[in-house]
Amino acid sequence: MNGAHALLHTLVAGGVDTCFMNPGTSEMHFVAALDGVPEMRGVLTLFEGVATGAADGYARMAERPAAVLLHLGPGLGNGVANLHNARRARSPVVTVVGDHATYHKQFDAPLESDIDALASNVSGWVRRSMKTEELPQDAADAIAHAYGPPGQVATLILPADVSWSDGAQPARPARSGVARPPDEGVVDEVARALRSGEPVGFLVGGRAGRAGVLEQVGALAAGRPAKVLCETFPARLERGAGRLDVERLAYLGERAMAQLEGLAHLVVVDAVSPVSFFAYPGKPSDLVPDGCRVHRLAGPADDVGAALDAVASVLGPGAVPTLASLERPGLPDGDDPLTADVLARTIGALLPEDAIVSDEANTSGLFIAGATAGAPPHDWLTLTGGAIGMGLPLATGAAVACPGRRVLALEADGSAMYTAQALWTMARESADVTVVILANRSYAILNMELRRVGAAAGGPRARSMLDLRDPELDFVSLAAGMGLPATRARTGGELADQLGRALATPGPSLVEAVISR
Ligand SMILES: Cc1ncc(C[n+]2csc(CCOP(=O)(O)OP(=O)(O)O)c2C)c(N)n1
Repeated sequence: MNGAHALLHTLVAGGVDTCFMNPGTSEMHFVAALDGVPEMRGVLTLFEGVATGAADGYARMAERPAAVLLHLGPGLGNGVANLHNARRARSPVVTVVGDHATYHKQFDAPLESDIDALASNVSGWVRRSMKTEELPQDAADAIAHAYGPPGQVATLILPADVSWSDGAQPARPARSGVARPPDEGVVDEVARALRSGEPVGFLVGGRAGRAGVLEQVGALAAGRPAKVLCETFPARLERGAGRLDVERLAYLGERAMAQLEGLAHLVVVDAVSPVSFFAYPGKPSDLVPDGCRVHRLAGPADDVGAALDAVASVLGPGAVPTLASLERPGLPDGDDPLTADVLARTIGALLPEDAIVSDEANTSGLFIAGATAGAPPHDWLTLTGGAIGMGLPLATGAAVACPGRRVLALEADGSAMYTAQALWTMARESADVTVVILANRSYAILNMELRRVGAAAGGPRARSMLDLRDPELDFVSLAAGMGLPATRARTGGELADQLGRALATPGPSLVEAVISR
């Protein structure tokens, strides 16, 4: 069989049976092979950033990689921002980038560029497949490396002639790595810190944001002068009633420092020691309080559950952690203007059980986490790498990974416009995604950052670069143009009605929530 067929068979055998794609001429044999390998689901996206973000959302929820098919350097380049977010989420992704045929590269045809350089920026593993017979093994290796641990983006560069030539046989899945066992020295250090009676903070991230593991951390903290914090932008946090309610470390350095103040020990569990998102004149980059000792209990390649178990067994039986109880806010009054607070309470009142929230709500979403802490159990996915334009693709991929679960995409208007094409893929795939656009008509956070970096007050020319009012974006029309039913809400009552209906209707729909400022 030809390389492309063997590649698809190998991917499917390795558990990679979904491919988000935006192909071109050099990938036509991969596309043609879809008919011969019906186990592979091809999902068309109209921009590469949608394909890469969807693969990230898929991986965070399915806990296995999807493939992404991209067209040479420019296609990969368009997908890089969301591969960056995927890398930060430690999501396993198998990226296949088509390239010119091996003998064609010397001619410097228009689409020729340095794909390897681009790929290395966001991938933990990159290989250029040079022979059709070796392509299936290269693909099996890509899958194994994507799984890690840690999960990572593995990129296979695929010349067109390697894909179209005959002589390949599917390869068997390669073995992925094994998580590292706990470091006994650090385990003892952490146990000593917890016994000392000094204030201890746990900072959890990565796999420690998952139900079960979080409660293990909660059990270590319970009954002691210890608190549990979560990294600012977790890849996947399982939260809501019956789970440990963890405070997320604030985005603003000053607030994060207040959360960490007074700690004698900070135990990081699959997270990095806290640093400020950006540098600000006169403010610290490292947010760890003076004199606080940082203990790295488990990193991304480590067995997080085993590390926590090891501390628990040194300490012996402890207290039972308090879990969040089911407690929702009431719906706001119907005539209330649609402020960020009214929006948060409405979402808190209506969030369905087992929902998956893709959170790119940004400033208008400030109160939503608080308003949903006691909602029925749900998953929360966030902007891990700070590259906006992730939320709608992420929601698409999560919905493809989890049929039967409702996805709620909380999406700020500015960020929505980076990858709005995701709406079309949602419609085409009948994905159960409810999109709420938080239309504050502004790059609001940058208005705040303008002041925080100490730039001049910001005259009308500067402020106009952060203003989205002229012309006003019409998300109802944009959504309709891509096949989604859509409505606009201007009051709390309108939002409650429209969101309630959208959440109860199969398939995707959009509500544009016009935020009162
Ligand atoms: C890929 C990328 N480009 C640019 C930025 C810089 N940036 C950060 S926030 C922001 C505007 C966000 O506006 P919006 O999504 O509407 O949220 P709001 O601040 O209004 O809450 C921009 C452009 C970024 N983070 N990532």
